Amino acid sequence: MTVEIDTSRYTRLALDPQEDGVWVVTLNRPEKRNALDLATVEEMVEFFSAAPRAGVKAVVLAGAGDHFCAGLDLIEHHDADRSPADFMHVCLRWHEAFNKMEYGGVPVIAALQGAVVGGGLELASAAHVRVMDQSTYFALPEGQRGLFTGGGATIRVADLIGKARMIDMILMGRVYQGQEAVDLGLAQYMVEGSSLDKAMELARRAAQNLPLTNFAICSAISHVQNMSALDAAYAESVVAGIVNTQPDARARLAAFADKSAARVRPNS
Ligand code: 1HE
Repeated sequence: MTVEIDTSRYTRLALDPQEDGVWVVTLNRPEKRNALDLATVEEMVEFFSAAPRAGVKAVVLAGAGDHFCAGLDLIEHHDADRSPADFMHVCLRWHEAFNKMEYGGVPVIAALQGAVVGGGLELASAAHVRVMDQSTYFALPEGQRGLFTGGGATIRVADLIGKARMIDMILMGRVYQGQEAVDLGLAQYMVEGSSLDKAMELARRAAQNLPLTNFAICSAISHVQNMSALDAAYAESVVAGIVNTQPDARARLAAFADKSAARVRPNS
């Protein structure tokens, strides 16, 4: 079941596997502000389909240059002059990529700087953890461009900040940044320094968890949101049955029992 990821096949994404199983995946078209063309989306589908079976323990998703991602490649979209059916299929490829991220079971930590706008926000909102820095700002410019979201914002951005705030954001072109963005839930962390450094630290910490536990955290929680409470409780029980009896957990339970494991303490 194990698959290999051939890093040399990727041109839009720069893939940098670290020794501890953390992979840094960088959108690598800074000259286009990492706008998402079809080729980039296809590489994301390929990478995030393979990652759960390739021993990837956590992913740091970054953008090269001053901006994380400028969203849909508007020039490609303009030049292609797509039919409704064509663009529907484009959007379905975006959903394929972002669903593989969100439901794949591998923690994805997004390191955000500069613009996180339009489809760039849709991409970031499919990550499990978002880290912003002082330069990061969030917007949905679709309203002003004569467009609409097609990469899951109506689901994930509305989930993060609520329907009313999302409608206001896209209707008015409202920009969120700084502590307000954290308070709203657009990012879970804001740093003074580099969001990449903080994302690496968080990815390394997540990678210390057992892979099956991370699989449940980064897959089951999302799936459960789509279920009725009755089915969710059932699914949670089944997942817990598998995860909480995994042989690899026994050593951690034994360490707690013999008092050698760290205790949970308040932050100092
Ligand atoms: C692009 C794109 C793009 C830049 N598609 N090429 N997204 C937006 O409406 C955001 C559009 N972009 C911007 O507002 C700005 O470019 C940024 C704030 C991100 C960066 O500003 P700046 O001053 O650093 O760069 P720039 O001079 O505007 O752009 C530099 C180059 O990147 C330039 O190309 P060049 O060949 O003329 O040098 C730009 O054309 C190119 N570039 N952004 C294509 N988005 C599934 S539906 C999703 C719907 C959406 O995502 S709509 C939101 C689209």
